Amino acid sequence: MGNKQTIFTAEQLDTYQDCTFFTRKEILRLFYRYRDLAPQLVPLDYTSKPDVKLPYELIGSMPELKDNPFRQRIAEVFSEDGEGNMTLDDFLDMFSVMSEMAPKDLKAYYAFKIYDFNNDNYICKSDLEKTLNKLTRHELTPEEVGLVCEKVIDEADLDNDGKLSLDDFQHMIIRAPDFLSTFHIRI
Ligand SMILES: [Ca+2]
Ligand SMILES: [Ca+2]
Repeated sequence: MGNKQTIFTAEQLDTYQDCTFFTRKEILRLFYRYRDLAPQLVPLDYTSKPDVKLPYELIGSMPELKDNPFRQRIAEVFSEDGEGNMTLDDFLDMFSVMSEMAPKDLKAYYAFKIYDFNNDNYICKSDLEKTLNKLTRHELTPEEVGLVCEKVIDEADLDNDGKLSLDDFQHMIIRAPDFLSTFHIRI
């Protein structure tokens, strides 16, 4: 009421509210963040659903992501094109899942996808090595990484197939919440 904005229709804003953990105000604030990345590309009128995508280079340079060792994977997983180039919808989804309002199991679901570097729906030893190297910012020796990987798989691999399914991973998160630590953003 009295809040005149013509960027979105009322229906669009309702949909965004339903599909994210954000209020109208937060959605609009994030829209302006998105637009500020490339004002020449992003129109101020989204009522006719413009076909706009911002390149990964712009997304990954945002202060919320630029120091995150998983920024590229995060952008890839949330982008419809799988390459990190983001529509406004992709962008809102990403911020929503990474917000403090998102439940842990939803974060765990996306963390699993992010750590599954080769997108085969399992976290195998090499996925886990990459993950640990990034989580520890390459402070562990390869031997140490190898040992931690073995231990993690040993403890979390409930069906003994040598790799972690989403199910295995969700059990692991309960005991090792550090694996979700890079998935929090304050907006
Ligand atoms: Ca994998
Ligand atoms: Ca398993």
